[in-house]
Parts: sequence; structure tokens; C-alpha cells
Amino acid sequence: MKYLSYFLFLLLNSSIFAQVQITEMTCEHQQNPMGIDVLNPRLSWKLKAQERNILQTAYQIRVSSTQAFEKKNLVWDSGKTPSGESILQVYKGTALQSGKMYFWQVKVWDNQGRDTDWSNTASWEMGLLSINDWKAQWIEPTTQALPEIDNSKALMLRKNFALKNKIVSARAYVTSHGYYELSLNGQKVGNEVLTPGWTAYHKRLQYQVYDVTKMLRSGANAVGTMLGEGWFRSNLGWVNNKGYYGKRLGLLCQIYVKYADGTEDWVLSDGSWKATNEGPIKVNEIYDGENYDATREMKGWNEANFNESQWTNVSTAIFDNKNLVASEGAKVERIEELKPIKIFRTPKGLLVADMGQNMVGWIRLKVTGAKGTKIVLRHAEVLDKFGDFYTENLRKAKCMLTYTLKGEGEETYEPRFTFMGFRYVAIEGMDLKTENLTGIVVHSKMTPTGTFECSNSLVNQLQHNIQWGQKGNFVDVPTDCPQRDERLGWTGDAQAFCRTAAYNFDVSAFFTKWLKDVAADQRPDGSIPWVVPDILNKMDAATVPGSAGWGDVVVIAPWTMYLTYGDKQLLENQYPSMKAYVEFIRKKAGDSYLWKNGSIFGDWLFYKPVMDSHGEPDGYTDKDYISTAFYAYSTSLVKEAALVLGKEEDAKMYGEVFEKIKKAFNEQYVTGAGRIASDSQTAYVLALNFGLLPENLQAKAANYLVQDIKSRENHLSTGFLGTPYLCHVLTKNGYTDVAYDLLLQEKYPSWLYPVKMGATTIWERWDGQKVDSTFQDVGMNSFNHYAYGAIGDWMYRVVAGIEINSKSKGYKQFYLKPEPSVRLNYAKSTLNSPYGEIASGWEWKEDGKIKLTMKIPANTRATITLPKNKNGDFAGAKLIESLGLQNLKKTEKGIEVEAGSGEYVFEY
Ligand code: RAM
Repeated sequence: MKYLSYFLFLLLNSSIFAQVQITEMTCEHQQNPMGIDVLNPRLSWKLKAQERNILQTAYQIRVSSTQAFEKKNLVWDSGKTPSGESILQVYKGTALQSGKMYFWQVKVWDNQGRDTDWSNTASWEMGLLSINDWKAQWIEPTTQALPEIDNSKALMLRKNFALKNKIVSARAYVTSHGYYELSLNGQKVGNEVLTPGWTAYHKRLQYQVYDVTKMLRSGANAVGTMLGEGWFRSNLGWVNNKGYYGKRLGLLCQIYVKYADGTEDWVLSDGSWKATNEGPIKVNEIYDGENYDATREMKGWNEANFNESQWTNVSTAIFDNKNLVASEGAKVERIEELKPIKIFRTPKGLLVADMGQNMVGWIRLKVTGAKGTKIVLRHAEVLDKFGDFYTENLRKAKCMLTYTLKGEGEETYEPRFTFMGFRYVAIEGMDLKTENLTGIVVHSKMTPTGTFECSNSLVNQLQHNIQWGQKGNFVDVPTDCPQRDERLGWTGDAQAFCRTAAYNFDVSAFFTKWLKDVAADQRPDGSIPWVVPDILNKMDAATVPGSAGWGDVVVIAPWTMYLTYGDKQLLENQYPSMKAYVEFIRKKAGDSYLWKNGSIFGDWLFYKPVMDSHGEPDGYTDKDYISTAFYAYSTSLVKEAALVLGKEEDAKMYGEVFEKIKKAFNEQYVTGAGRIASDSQTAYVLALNFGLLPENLQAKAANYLVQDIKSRENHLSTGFLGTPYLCHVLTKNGYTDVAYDLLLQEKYPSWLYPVKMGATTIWERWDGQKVDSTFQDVGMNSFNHYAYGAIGDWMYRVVAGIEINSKSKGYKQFYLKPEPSVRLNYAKSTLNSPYGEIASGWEWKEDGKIKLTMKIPANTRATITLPKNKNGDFAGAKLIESLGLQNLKKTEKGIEVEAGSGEYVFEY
């Protein structure tokens, strides 16, 4: 404890709650706990306490089938359970029943010997647990009304029904082939859009559950549904994939009604429904947009007294429904609204609105005019160097909305079955004022968890851009981009970004869902398709199945989710697919332990200004090198996963495989001087980050990396695979200052170059738009592509210093070890972890002093590393208040101390 006397510890907050509070109770990872189809869901809660050093020592959970927790209604009482765990505790009561609602409470005991009262009541509702619970029939249009495959009119379906009694509760269970929008008695049901989302449809099709109690009445009712092409039938990818999942749209819908007298009713999709495709949506395609003719609207079509005599019959179809799963990802909703910041005419004369942000979703149009007037809205991410509307980078995607007025006063229109990525909207057919347009931002509803801010406004804009890149590309699946004829679940992009994603937002539900699709679309040989859901017609299987750094998402993402959210069950569920992938590579590599021909994309979009003298582009990393490096990395992570899951034999075996790969890798690629045969930044980064070099060569290799960066005047040259780890490798090897040089570099290639060019999202390419405002390669140049946003996690983990302790899980124990730079005046970050809010910030004060402000949530502990002040010491510090701190010791980076929960301020 000898250093204690050097410190000044201030107790920040002396107003103390006498009690620990329980907040944010959740079931599984669901933010909307409805329709859970997990037999034993898991329950989590957070503790709040203003005192320091609070740990939970025991909990008791009780679950009841009614809101009153009377003994006879309890389906589970855990009893007092000695445990420090407050996340993901498995329900262990009597078997839960299909469609039933359950209520739960928890109380906890803490290390001060106190217990809380029972918490507030939270609830969840079970989905349909058995195929037999589906009583409805799939309905499809009969041939005359069928939108043929080259016809993308929306289909409308309807049915009148009568309810006889007072309704106490009602639920709608719905899914479709194609997108659906369900309405009851004239009102859209629920807030979700683009339902039923996108999954590996043949194996997994999500259904949604809605509480529709208030939308129904005793007496006459009507249900109406519009079906659009959606991911099921739209033309997908750039490879002419129209109708990839099936030729016919279809609906499966059942509404369950419970009456006050205890009786019940069902409203089911069946052969008695009526259909038409003569409604207002004349064209709908995900990439192309929508053509909506309001003169074709059928007033009251989804209400009870509508005359449906012009509508045709439907046919019923049989599917085995084995692929139905309750929707468990974050729900896609309208999240926020933007107004244009400017309306102007381009040099070519187009009338354009600037939304001020490259956003994803669509426009709500408000317009008044004569019947039959046609208005066309086109979308673009950028303007060209003349200030004209630029759409070449959308490739074949039309991204166009056409609206024909019905001429009945003010008309409001929003598309239903398409979305676009855009900042600029060009409008034809009307005059334009700000009030005519509203940008509707649409994405998976993930709770924001992370903030980062520092004294450099360009870096703050970068953080903004990273978060908007995530918003725009997390739309039920992690897409690479939201604008061109692609928008696919590119596995490499998701792999590169998932760690950053998990700082910015709670992505636990989002990845739990998508990783099941990854496993579902895994090929029998263990390879992972380039995109998931897999729609490239096995183009990849015919060339290089997987591609190193892409297929590895199957290992890297579950491991990251496990670390972040402490979800061991997710790891357990994904483990077979993780292992199968490594086994796939192992078979290819055989006894050589080198994976040859395993990569098609290499270090995708690395920066190549010129060809070097060998005719290889400067910055290039050998593809076989990349493949073997990722083979080693995934093997090491499967070993880690096996250790966590108690699979000791596997752990031992993969540990040995890793060592063999490492040996072969060194023999093949590394010289005795630590030079790597493929002499690029990414080559050094991968070898160092994946622990592939012998200890005595690590410093040398890191030095070569730094030399390369310096020789480029502090520029990076890395692509999708090297970039996420670049700054981490520099930090781990003592070059955080060089990492800051890269972060703060304003000339391309760099993270701040696009910011200086006015970017509001992350670009696909380092130099997507040149200094002279001309564009790169029109074929593939997205301005909303999150992969390079993977620098975000370095900002959280190193600049602010919030870092997982991989021996614990879900931040039960973590590190606070900021590495400040004199190039910034301050930096601060917060992270709402599964246990509650973590905060870490620093600022330089007068005379070279530093001030650190930190927050550790109840029921966790952190190891704090205090960095040196500007003068390189800890001078002037003395201990005032140390409650909650223990085990002070000096390390190379600074002073290390163990801290219990609470808020701390340090200044020296
Ligand atoms: C393009 C995109 C995507 C990338 C693939 C390899 O389609 O840039 O992000 O993962 O190529």
C-alpha cells in the first residue's frame, strides 16, 4: 500500500441511498418480451446503489401466472439463491405454456447484509411453442389475382369477422412470404415495419406477436393485410435473383381472442379471405422503391362494412411450418424523424432537399394538389463535384418513389415495402417546402449503450458517423450498405464491426438472431457463405467458399457477444457451427497447417495508391497469409470457447492445432528478424493481434509496422481485415502515440478525411470521394458502409479505457485503463453494460495535472490503471478517501488499483 500516500482520492457523491435498487428487468435479450419461444427463458436485472463497493450475494426470483404473486399461482420460486449473478438466470419452474403471459419479481441480498423488497413486476409472454398451435392456413392469391413474378404490385387480403362478447385480451400471430403490413379495423397493427424481417427463410421464418386487445370490438370487425415483395421475392443482389425464396407471396395469420366470460375465439387466415392486387401499390421492390397511385386506394378496405364483391378468392397452401420461429431480434421500427436542412436547385436544375444526414429509411411526403398529379422522389447519398445529384453508385437500384395524388386535400404518403440510404432527395412534380418532407429513420431498435466524446470535434463527428453507419446497416440483418443493389449480410463486415457495435448499442438480441441464421446457412462442409442470409446462388461455393476473415464471423461474433453480454448459452448454441467452420479449414489445410486458396477478398479495399516495383499494389497482403492467420485465430477462439463451456478435450486439441498452425506460419512467412514475407501493415497487424509471433520477434515486428506507418507520413494502408486491429496492436506494443497519429490524421487514407469532406456516415472506401470531389470507381462506392467504423472500439477501449476482462464475462469484472494523449484536452465515455452504467473520462488540468472521473456499476468490480500525468508522474497526489479501493500497485503503464462499485475522481 506504499503508493497510497501519493494519491488524492475524492469521494464524488456523499448522498447515499440506504437501499440497493433493482432496475431494468429483462427476459432473454428481448426489449419487447412478447412471443418468446425459448422453453426456459433467462432473466436479468440491474442493481443501482450510490454507495461504493456493493455486490449482490444472493437473489430470489418468483414467477407467477397472474399479476398477484399468490402461492397457488407461482410457477417458480427460486428461493434464496446464493449467487452474485444478476444477468441471464435461467427460469427453472414448471413448464411454460404456449401463448401465456408470466409475471416476475426479484429481490436481492447484498454484501452489506441487507436485502431489498420485491422489485417491481415485469412480465413476458410465451410465443407458440408447437407447430400444432398454428391453426391458421397459409393463403396465397389464386392465379388470376396472383402478382406474377415479373409483376410487383402489392397484394391486399381481407376478411370480415364478428366477435360476440366483451374482449379481455387478443393477440395476433403473423408471418408472411414477402413483407406484410397487418391492419385491424382500419389501423395498422404494431410499430414494426418491414416485417417479418429477413432470415434464412427456408430454415427460419420469424413470426410476430401483437397485443391487439384494444383494436378489436364486440360486433363487426375486419382484418386487412398488404403483402409486398420483401426479401422473399424482390430482386436481390446484383445477380438477378427475383423470387429467390419463392414465387408466391403468402400470409399466415391467426388472432386469438379471450372473452370476459372465459370463452375464446380464433380468427384465422383460410380460404374464406378475399384478395386483390388492384390497390394503390403498383410497384414495390426493395431496391427500386414504390409506385403508389392514390387514385386506386380502396377506401375502407380494411374496415368491416367494405364491399368486397370485386375481390377474388384466395387459395390455401400447405407448408410444414417447421421453420417458424418467434421473432427474437431487435424489432425494426421508425426510430426518429429528420427535417430537411436546405432546399435548393442543382446546377442541372433539379429541385433537391438536403436531409443533413446520410440516413436510412424513407420520406414521408405531405402534399396537396390536383387528382392525377404525379410526384417522383429520387434518392442520393452525395452530390457530385458540380453539386449535381449523384446516383451512379446505386448501380441498378432505382431508389425511387412515385406518388399519384388522389386530389382530396392534404395527402400524406410513406412507402411500406422498401427502404433507401440517402441524404438528398430530388423531387419532381411539385414545389417544395420543408414541411412537405420528413425523413423517417428506420432500423433495428437497439438500446443505445455507448457514448464517446473528446475535445476534437472531428473525432466526435467520426463517432457520430460510426453510430449512424450502424443505425443504417442494422436492419434485422447486418447489411454492408443500405443504398445500392446489394444491402446484404456480408459476413466480413459484421465480423470486423461487431465489437464496436456492441459498445454503441445493445446488439445482444440482434446478433442472437443473426448468428442463428449464420449457423442455419452454414454449408454441410462447414463453410460459411459470403452473405447471410445466403442469396448469392452459391456463387461463393463455386469459387472460394467462405473467404478468410468473412467466414470467421461464425467464430468471432459469438465470442464477442459472449464477452460483452456474458451469454454462455449463446456460445453453447453456436459452438457446433464454430467448430464445424474450423474443421472445414482444417480439412483444407491438412498436415501443412497452412490454409491455401482460402481467401478471395484478401484485405478488402486496403489502400493502394501505386503499384510497387514487384508489380503488386503497395499495401497488399498475401491472401494465403491472411487465410492461415485467420485459421489460427478462429482456432484459438474455439479453444477459448471450449474452455468456457467445459469441453476440455476440444480445448486441448484446438490448443495443439493452434500451436501447429503457428509453427507452420512462422516457417512459411516470418524471417528471423521479425520481417514478414508479405510486408504490409495488415500482415504485421494480424500476426501481432492473433498472437502468432514468438515473443522475441514481437517488438521487432511492431517496429516494422510503425516504420511503415511513418514512411507513409502517419498513414494507414489497411483494408477491412487489418483496420479493426491496427490501433490495438499499436497500443499493445507501446505505440499508442502512433495510434493517435492515425486517428487524428486528416489527409487520406484516414478516418478523419471523410469527416473533413463532410461525411455523416462511414464510407466504404478510404477515398470514396477525392479531394477534388470526383468519385472512385462508380461500381462499388458506398457512402454508408460501417466496416471502417471498427476504429470505434479502440476509442472506447483505449482512449476512454473501458475494457472487458475476458476472464470474467459481461463486464462483471472489467478494466478502466485510459491512455490519454496530449493531442486531446479531454475524452470521456460511458457504457451501459449488462450490469449498469460504466463511465470513464480524463482531462488535462493546469500544471500538467490530470483528472480522471470513473463510475463502476453495482455488482461489478474494476481494475483501474491510472495513467501518468503530463509531467510523467503522479506528483502532488495524496489519499483523501479510498473507500472501495484495494491492492494498489505500480505497473509500467501507471498505478493499478482494484475498485468496487461507485463513483471515483482522481486528480494529480
Ligand atoms: C462488397 C462490399 C462488402 C464486402 C464485399 C466483399 O460487396 O464492399 O462490404 O464485404 O464486397
